[in-house]
Amino acid sequence: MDDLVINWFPGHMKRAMDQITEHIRLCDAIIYVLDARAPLSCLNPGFNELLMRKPVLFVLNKIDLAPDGTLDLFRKHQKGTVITLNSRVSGTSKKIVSGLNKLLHERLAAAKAKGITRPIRAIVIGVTNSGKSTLINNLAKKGKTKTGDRPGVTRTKQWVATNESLLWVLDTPGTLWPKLDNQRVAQNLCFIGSIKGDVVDIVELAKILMSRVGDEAIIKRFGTTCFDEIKHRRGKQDDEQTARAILGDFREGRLGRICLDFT
Ligand SMILES: Nc1nc2c(ncn2[C@@H]2O[C@H](COP(=O)(O)OP(=O)(O)OP(=O)(O)O)[C@@H](O)[C@H]2O)c(=O)[nH]1
Ligand SMILES: [Mg+2]
Repeated sequence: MDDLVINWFPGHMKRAMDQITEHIRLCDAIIYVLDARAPLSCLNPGFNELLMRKPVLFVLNKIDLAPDGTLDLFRKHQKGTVITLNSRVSGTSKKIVSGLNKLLHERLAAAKAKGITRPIRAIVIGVTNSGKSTLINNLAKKGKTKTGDRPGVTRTKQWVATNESLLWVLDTPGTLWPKLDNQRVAQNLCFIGSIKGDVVDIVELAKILMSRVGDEAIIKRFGTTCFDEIKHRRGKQDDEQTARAILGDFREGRLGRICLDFT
C-alpha cells in the first residue's frame, strides 16, 4: 500500500517559482501560508534560500481543521514568527497586520523617522489550496481574488490593496516542488487537496488516509474501519465514489480536527 508513487510538477509551477523569486526583491516581507493539517509537509524546500532574504510571517491557516496544540508542535520544528488563522471567518486581517508590524517594527520605525510612508509590500506564498487567496480576500479592500477548493485556482500573480491602507499584498499561484521524494509528504499534500487527486490511485489514497487518521475517527464517522463495508453502507457507490467521499470528509473536517504531521 505504501508504494503508491506520487510525482507532480506541472510546467506552470516552474514559471510561478521563477516569478516568486523575481518579485520577492520588491517586497518587505513574506507571508508563508501553510495548511495547519500538514504544516511541515507544506514547507517547500525550494523556498529555503528565499526565506533567508526577507522577514517571514508563517501562517498556520485552516486552524479550524487542526487539533489544539498544532501551533506548539510546529514551533518545535520551525523558528520564526508564526500565527494561526481561520481565513474563512472575517476579521482575521488584524492578526496578519499585527504580525507584520511586529516583524517589521524596526524598519517601519526608521522609515517613519525619515518621513517615509511607503506601504508595506508582502508576497503571499504557499502550496496550492492552502488558502492564500482566501486570506488575501479577508484583507482586500476591493478586487477580490479568485478562490476554490481545488489546486491551481490562482494562475497569475496579483497585487491587492488592503483595508489597511499601508499594506499591499501580492497573491501568487500555489507552488509545489519538482522532486517529491518523500512519499509521506506527497500523500499528505494529496489528502489536503494540494495535489490533484487525478494523478494518483484514489482508492489506494483513501485507504492510506484511513490508516493515517486512525480507527477511532473512522469508526466515529462510518461505524466501521472496513473500506468495503463503508462502500456497502453507502448504497450504490463504487470504490472510487467511496474513496472520494472519505477524502472529501477529511478535507471538510468531518473526520474531526486532524493534523497529519507530528505523528
Ligand atoms: N476550513 C477552512 N477552509 C479554508 C480556510 N482558508 C481557505 N479555505 C478554503 O480552502 C480552499 C482553497 O482556498 P484558496 O484561497 O483558493 O487557496 P489558494 O492557496 O489561493 O489556492 P491556489 O490559488 O490554487 O494556489 C477554499 O475552498 C477555501 O474556502 C480556512 O482557514 N479554513
Ligand atoms: Mg489562489
